Amino acid sequence: MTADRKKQQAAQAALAHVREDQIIGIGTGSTVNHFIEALAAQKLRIRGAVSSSEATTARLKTHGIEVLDLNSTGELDIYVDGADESDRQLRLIKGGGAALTREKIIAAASHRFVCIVDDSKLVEVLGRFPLPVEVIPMARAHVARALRRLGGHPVYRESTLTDNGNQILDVHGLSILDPISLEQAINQIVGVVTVGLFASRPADVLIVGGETGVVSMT
Ligand code: ABF
Repeated sequence: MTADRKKQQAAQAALAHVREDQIIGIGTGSTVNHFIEALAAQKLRIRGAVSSSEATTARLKTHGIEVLDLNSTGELDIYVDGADESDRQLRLIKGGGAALTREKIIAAASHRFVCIVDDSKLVEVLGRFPLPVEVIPMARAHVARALRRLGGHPVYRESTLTDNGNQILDVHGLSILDPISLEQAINQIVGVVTVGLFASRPADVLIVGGETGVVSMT
């Protein structure tokens, strides 16, 4: 079974967590795109969505799903998003799609974070996927030096600006045995906007599409 089919199965399974008339947070990436298509196909009449990127906003609008401002919705019942890696405690690496800041904001404002992935994303220890860090452009070199002192090898993601006008460093060579401590340490570096470690606030449910179907982990 292809990775894309596994993503589609995980996305379809996430619909079970969504109720009509809810306002739902929606992430970014190809797995989330399958979720949006499934949501539209099922004609589930949700009240609206809070979007984590311009790309997701555009896709939602093509299906006539109202995009709402988090400042006017209050806390959300549910947030559905993908990830680049997840360990078995549902701590995540995210940001491959450069939407990590708005994703992390919506996850923090949501009661239930349902993460949808294909089984290639499941790892024992986070860090094989280079850890994205969103930085203020003028601070990029300063943050890179601090990340090297933490044992990483930061690489500037050329020709990428986030929806917030910031740049991204992808940190290679980390074996993240204590995700919460590393998240806190990187958050302390002046110039860092967001680190793509979702460990202090992990997913609440992980839906994994695999060869034999879908598995949900909590
Ligand atoms: C998004 O989902 C990003 O944080 C992450 O990079 C992406 C995973 O991409 P895909 O679903 O295309 O594998 O939330």
